[in-house]
Amino acid sequence: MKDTIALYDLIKLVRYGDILLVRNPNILGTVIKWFQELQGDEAIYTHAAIISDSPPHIYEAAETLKEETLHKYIDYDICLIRHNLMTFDRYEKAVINVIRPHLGDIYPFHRLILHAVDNSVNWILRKIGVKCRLKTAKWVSYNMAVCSEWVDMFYHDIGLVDEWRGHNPDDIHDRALAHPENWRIIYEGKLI
Ligand SMILES: [Ca+2]
Ligand SMILES: [Ca+2]
Repeated sequence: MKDTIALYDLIKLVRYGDILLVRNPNILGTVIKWFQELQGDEAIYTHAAIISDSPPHIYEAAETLKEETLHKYIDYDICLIRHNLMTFDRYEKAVINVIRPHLGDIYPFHRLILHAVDNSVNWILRKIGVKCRLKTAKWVSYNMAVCSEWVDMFYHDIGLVDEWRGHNPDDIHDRALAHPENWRIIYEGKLI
């Protein structure tokens, strides 16, 4: 049976700077999941956010980059990921450099299309045995980012992630699984 956690308990568990991944079952989430899975592995999560230093608040890029609360994700499948080297100083620096100047920025929906084109073309390239990959989402950024790119821009600013462009929510999940020396999965299951 799937693990569940009450909001009250999750609030006690989270820490500033933690990454929250969310499985969004709506149409946009289903489409994002489908495109992510063209990379060849299962993609459970379709949205990403950062836990603030005053939980239940989070920072996320939805319609705009904004502050929200965890209440929004009651009844959703979530995954909470922590970097072993996150400190309050690092968290505060990234909030000042990456979050605060961009609060209210409009979500660049056109970049979702770039991600979708990349994943589709790369699926075909893989099928026909071509090794090179299209990375338009990586190089055409215009300094705008989708939800998971914001999260990795946050971590990039404090030196904990090398690159943020082109990263989708499942990349963040895959990375945590592949690098337990850096990342810890604190909780995975349903928020109730
Ligand atoms: Ca995956
Ligand atoms: Ca993947």
